[in-house]
Amino acid sequence: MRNEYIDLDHVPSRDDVIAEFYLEPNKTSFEKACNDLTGESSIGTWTEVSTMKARIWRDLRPTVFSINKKEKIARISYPLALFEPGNVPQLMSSIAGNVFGMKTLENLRLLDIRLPERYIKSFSGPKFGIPGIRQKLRVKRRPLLGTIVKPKLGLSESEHAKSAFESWVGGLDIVKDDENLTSMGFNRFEKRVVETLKMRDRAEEETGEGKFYMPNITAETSEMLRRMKFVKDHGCEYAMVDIVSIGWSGLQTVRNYNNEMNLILHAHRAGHAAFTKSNKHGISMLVIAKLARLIGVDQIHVGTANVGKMSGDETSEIEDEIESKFVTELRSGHSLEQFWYNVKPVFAVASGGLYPGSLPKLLKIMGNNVIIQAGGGVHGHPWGSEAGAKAMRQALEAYMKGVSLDEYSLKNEELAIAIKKWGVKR
Ligand code: RUB
Ligand code: CA
Repeated sequence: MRNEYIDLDHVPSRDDVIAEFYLEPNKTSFEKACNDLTGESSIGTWTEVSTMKARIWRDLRPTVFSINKKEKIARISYPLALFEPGNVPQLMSSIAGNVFGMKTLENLRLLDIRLPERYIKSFSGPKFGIPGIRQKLRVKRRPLLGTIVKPKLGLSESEHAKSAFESWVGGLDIVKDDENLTSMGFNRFEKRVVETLKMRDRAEEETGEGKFYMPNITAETSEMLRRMKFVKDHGCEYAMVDIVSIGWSGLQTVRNYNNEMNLILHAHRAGHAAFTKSNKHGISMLVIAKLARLIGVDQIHVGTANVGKMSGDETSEIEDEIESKFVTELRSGHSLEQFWYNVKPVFAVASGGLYPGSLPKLLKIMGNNVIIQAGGGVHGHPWGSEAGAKAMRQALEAYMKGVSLDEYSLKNEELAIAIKKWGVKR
């Protein structure tokens, strides 16, 4: 049996899954590295086996159909039959499994995947997405403003609720738990949810605006489902999960249960940089975001386009990918076209090192369909959380009115103090 997967004349079928890899061969030819990668991610192994059947080779063999040695890029089309519908763990164990540890590959990065319609239709997709969230939050056009209660751990339930209240009455739409706050001795999940929702109701009365709390339900899977029911029963509209920590199975289970719970699902991506940060090895955040949209989160952290504290300048491309119905090939470094059919658009969340002075630059890059989450940039305000929230809201008002922050701060003292402390990001 030929152990040759390369055919540069091959045209992938619309039903194929296509993967694009960056790969650096290790003391072997680029072709050999491509062959090893393709075999190990599908039907092969390091040597030919007597048990191989002609029909397997005929029906299930993937094809390396494009090679760019200069860029070190290869594109592989995989017959859809190699993948179980509705099962992201199995997809990743194939195209993002053993292959990262192969000796013949010095480095390997999964850059992008093209998902065919039949595969996409075997998943739920987002329940709300951008239109559903805007409808629920009754905010038609402008970006949404949120904060993360800080310090990220250590506050009691009532201190947490008080900080949330101040942020809401200061003008923010959303308050979220931090990624590592779940249920500890100093802050129990149930008590925090009940106390914070009481403060949410009070803030809504005082401001006349809709206010929303995103409790972090991250835990063992059956406990996450219990927490989803708890927040639902107590009148909360959101649930937040750390998608890397809970894994693809956990996320799919949460999404399936959400058909009953009807919560807006917020995807935090803590841990992603372990494999997305290197541009030579690992998995791109674009792939992670696509799979999160496929499974059905409603909003996801996509970075701050280098405006904030976290590295990563693929923010705009990821935002396009999660918002669009159809993404064309070869956009700013983007690689594979993708139709999203009826899969709802997902809200991009920008977070990390943001403060009032960084809003105009961020919004120029990300546009209005963005949820801005600032923790230190709100609770670090010299006059406290409520003033920090006011400064964020004033910065957004200035941007929406096309007025410079410096000018707007002349009549908005909380913004002026924030600019004095952190400046304006030019
Ligand atoms: C931000 C914060 C977020 C991370 C997430 O706090 O807590 O969890 O920034 O980063 P602060 P990303 O506003 O104080 O920096 O969104 O890149 O995953
Ligand atoms: Ca955080």
